[in-house]
Amino acid sequence: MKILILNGPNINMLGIREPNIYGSQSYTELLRLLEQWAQDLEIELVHFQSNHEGALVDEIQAAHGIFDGIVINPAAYTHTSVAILDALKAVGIPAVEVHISDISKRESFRQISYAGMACVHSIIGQGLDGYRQAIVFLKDYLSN
Ligand code: CA2
Repeated sequence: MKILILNGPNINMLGIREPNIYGSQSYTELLRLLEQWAQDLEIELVHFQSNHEGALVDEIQAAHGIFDGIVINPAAYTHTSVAILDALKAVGIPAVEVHISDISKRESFRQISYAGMACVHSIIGQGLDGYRQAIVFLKDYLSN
């Protein structure tokens, strides 16, 4: 089973500021955890992060026929990007949305998730463990 992990803008800055919202673990630590979870769950994970909306759309399109599932944290593009929503719909790969923070309890502009409209499940406010939970959900979803 091949799962693509996509992270949007500024996720590579994790741990550097706002630890009260995003925790104190760094982006490098997230990559290390992803490697560990891939081993534990016997899943092939490929990770991609970009600060550019089009690059994320390109990666979603390129996943067609290659990946079985997508775990996506589009970061700020969650709340703005119809292009990412359309790309997820276009490839039709089961996707799970992850948000490190609980966006439902934050500013009003974070209350809408376009990407979430194309996802089979959303995990919010679970910190970095949300990525593990998303992978476990997808593994189960894809096996049934
Ligand atoms: O909670 C999440 O995972 C978010 O997707 C994170 C985004 C935010 O725009 C979304 O509303 C919710 C932000 C990504 C990380 O931004 C940082 C900001 C300061 C310091 C470190 C990272």
